[in-house]
Amino acid sequence: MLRLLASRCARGPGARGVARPAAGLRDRCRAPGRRASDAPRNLPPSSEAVARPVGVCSMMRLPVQASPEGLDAAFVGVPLDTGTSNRPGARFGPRRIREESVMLRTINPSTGALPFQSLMVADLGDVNVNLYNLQDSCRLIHEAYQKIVAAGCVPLTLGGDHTITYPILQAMAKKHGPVGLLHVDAHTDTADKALGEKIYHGTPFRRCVEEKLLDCKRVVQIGIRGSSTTVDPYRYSRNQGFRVVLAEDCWMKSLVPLMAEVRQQMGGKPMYISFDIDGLDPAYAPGTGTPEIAGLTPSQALEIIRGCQGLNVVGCDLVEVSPPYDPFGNTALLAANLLFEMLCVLPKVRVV
Ligand SMILES: [Mn+2]
Repeated sequence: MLRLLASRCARGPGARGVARPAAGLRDRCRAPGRRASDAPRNLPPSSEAVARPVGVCSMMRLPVQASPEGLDAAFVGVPLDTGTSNRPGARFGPRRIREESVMLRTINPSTGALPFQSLMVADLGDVNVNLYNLQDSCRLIHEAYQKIVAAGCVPLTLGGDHTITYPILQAMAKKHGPVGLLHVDAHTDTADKALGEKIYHGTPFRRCVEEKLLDCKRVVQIGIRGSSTTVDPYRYSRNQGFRVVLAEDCWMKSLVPLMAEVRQQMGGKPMYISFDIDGLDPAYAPGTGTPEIAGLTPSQALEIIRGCQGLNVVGCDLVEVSPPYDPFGNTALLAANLLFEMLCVLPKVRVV
């Protein structure tokens, strides 16, 4: 049975039973650049041919492979939660997101994006983190991501708590120089330390500033809110030149105009998307480590990510999904969809 599914999930036009675009559509959807039009690409199996609960639990049931060689983009899990300050459980995020991703289909009719007709995509599995040592986990994540970006592969990360974005951005900046950052979150994650420790999920972006990994004039933080220990909790961010967009400035509004400004700010230079699921309201995303009331809506999340189409996105993450706090799986379902939307805005994705 495994072999049967493997063949149905296999890459290429010869894969029997896999719903592929009609020849005419495929011809119109040829990816630009190095790949020949008829070169085989991975394609998630359609539920018309392969029953949804069938298969190894990879992201979108894509093939799992160990090497990033030959990939344009890849889903990567980082199952770490020992940087979490409150509710634990984000170590289970990648698996739960993969599980819910069986609902995802291959085309984005809202935007016209055809990611799997444009890019070679796979699931690279998980980074083997050290649950008992955050410093060592950061080293392991940094090393893993250096290999991924060196291969020319754009990583789409399934977190994991927000600590992981620090070593990921180390790898990004090594390849691209300081990057712009679109950061959706309830919190700025720019604390200096807690309990005497400089590395946990509240500090990644201060560490990134200190190591000059960010192009601070192209950093935007959206969805920020919550009670604080000071009356001016966003001063550090603003002093670095970040644009801080509070959740209350997003309430009951379309974020399309905001994203037009963000696009101007990002320009054509490399930028990274870091999406903390707690940016959304806990009514939609209860399964997370540090929830705050009155957050963004899922449709605003779509406006934010779709607003990145055409930007030079070099990597993305979706972090802080803690499945034990959402037994129904809707937080992970939301995360899986947002990761698909991120895939759909990668630079080489054709839009029809
Ligand atoms: Mn965060």
